[in-house]
Amino acid sequence: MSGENVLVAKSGGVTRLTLHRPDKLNAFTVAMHAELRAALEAASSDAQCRVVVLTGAGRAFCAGQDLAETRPVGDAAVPDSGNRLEQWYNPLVRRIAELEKPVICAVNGIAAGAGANVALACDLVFAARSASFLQAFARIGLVPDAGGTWVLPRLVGPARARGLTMLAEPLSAEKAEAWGLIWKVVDDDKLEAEVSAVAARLAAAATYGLALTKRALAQSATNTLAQQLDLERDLQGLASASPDAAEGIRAFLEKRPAKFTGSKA
Ligand code: LHQ
Repeated sequence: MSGENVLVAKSGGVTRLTLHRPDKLNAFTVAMHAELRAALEAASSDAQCRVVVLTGAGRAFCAGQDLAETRPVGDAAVPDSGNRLEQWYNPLVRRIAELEKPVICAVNGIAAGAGANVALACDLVFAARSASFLQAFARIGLVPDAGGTWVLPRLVGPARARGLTMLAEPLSAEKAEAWGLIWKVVDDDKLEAEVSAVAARLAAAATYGLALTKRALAQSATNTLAQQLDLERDLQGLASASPDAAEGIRAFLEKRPAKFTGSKA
């Protein structure tokens, strides 16, 4: 169900979540976090939902934490941000990473601070050509969060991760694609159609196999090759026991398109 801060639209196996505080560039408040959490939980348990699309309303994707909500009072320090991460951002990033369905991010405009890193937590990131990514934290004396210090060196390497976080300059969508930070840059007026087409394709895919693929890639970050080979053995055992794997192989041999249900068993 749509809320004031997160719009939810379900169609053809795709759940589209739109961050909706356009006047404040969709900056995160506790209320927006709560709605997004509920929407992701609902998408997770909805068997009809086979792919999630996350995007923003208006000219931005998301400007990160709403700084009016963390305003220091008088001469006091900033209210404890660690708690906010513990309660809201960290569970959000884990939820996206652990969701057993693909999550596409359609970065329709600037993605700044935690907004950039929530986008990068998604499985496939598409960005409008006019969009940009800004690790804004250094501008306000904070540390990159929402998984930024984990994902950036892995995606673009340590030298670029240091430049992005310490200089806090916007990175264009085109450079983000060239650097391997995101999957694809798309002309602004084509973003919605392209993301919808990819989402429709994934909504008809073997969802369980994709969930296991997501798990294998995530675990590769800390596994040795030997551990990863063992994991692939185990996950392939699970995938091949699913009806979709049987259908995929049957369809290939019968020279027809596969009809996947997305189910585990
Ligand atoms: C905003 C914001 C915003 C409130 C635009 N807050 N209003 C986690 C845990 C706990 C504590 C702290 O942080 C975190 C994680 C983080 O995300 S920290 C990083 C927070 N984000 C930023 O530092 C980015 C702040 N925003 C900007 O630098 C600019 O707005 C960017 C570069 C994103 C866009 O610039 P412009 O296109 O020039 O837009 P604008 O600045 O004019 O913004 C439009 C409106 O949105 C404006 O409101 P107003 O009422 O004056 O029209 C801004 O105040 C508001 N807004 N970001 N994060």
